[in-house]
Amino acid sequence: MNMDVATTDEGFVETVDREAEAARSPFYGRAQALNLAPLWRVLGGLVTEEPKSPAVPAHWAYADVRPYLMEACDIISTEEAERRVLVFENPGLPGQSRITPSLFAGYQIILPGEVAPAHRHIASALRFIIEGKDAYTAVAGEKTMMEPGDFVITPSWTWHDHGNESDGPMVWLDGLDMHIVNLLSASFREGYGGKVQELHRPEGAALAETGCNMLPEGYVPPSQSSPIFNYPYRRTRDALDQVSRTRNPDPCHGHKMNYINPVTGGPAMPTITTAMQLLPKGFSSQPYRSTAGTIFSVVEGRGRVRIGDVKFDFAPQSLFVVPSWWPMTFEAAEDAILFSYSDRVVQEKLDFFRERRGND
Ligand code: GTQ
Repeated sequence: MNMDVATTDEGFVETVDREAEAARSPFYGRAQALNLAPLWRVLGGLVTEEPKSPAVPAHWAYADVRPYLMEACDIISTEEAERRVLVFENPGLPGQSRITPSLFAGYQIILPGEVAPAHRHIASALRFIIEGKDAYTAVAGEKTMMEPGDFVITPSWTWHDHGNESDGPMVWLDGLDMHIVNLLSASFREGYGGKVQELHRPEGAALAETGCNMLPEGYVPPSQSSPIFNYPYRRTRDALDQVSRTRNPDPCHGHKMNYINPVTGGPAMPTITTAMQLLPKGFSSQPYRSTAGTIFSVVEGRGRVRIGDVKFDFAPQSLFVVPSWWPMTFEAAEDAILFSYSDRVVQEKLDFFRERRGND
């Protein structure tokens, strides 16, 4: 037998008997004509022993990205673009608008006076505010003003438009689940038929009704998404501060708080897990890995993240991605605050999620 180590089209290595394969080749050709293919040539790559993400660790410093956002403003209006967004493409997944196989990340920039017109789609979105103030998003008939560090949700199939009423640019991180929607061929979208949607609830209504650990008697949730659609940074920051006084930091995560839907106690979004964590100054984490590829956006503080043997120094407004099953550690040179999102909630619902603490 003439055994060889070969790399198949799918990029995995296996032992192949070249002569036997050559003899089978006419069969493969005839089968292919009928759209039939032999599983034994691809099985190892289809059902891997461990997660093998095609994504790689990557980091973007805001000072590098911001000039491109400004240049985008010179070359296209929000009106023409519909959404003026620069997409973070994972270097392992070029040209696919993916930061991980399942998730989208982009920076949206909106200038004073501009409006991003109302539309709705099955894909859910999160906004995490990076720079600017006095810009709003309107979701399902209610407007909310946004500030840096705010976490804002656009639930599936809700009308949403964005506008900037300030005198400076507004930049936020868009996180969307459209790759999950598209995997299942379940996407719909439509325009509102008018630039801005009609508002029928006063600003702050959602937070007043559902954001104080109480729910109105007879409350019926409108969807599986949290009815709180803006989690203000002020409150989140305060919660982290308080918790850092009452609990010891987790050895892997520091002080990490997950955003929850107050109606269910579960994650704030049905398809995207979101969290904010405080790494105290001098904190050095234990290694951690999970099957949920995660995107981090730094709010405050400097430090270093190590992902496998790749190291990135992070600073405020840095963005980095940790792919599935890559071990990660943090070192915080200053008190650091990190927002993050992942597909963990989807994996948990499907019994896929796995995590491992420490070095094994
Ligand atoms: O603001 O509705 O980054 O529909 C990508 C698709 C933002 C949005 C994105 C979208 C939006």
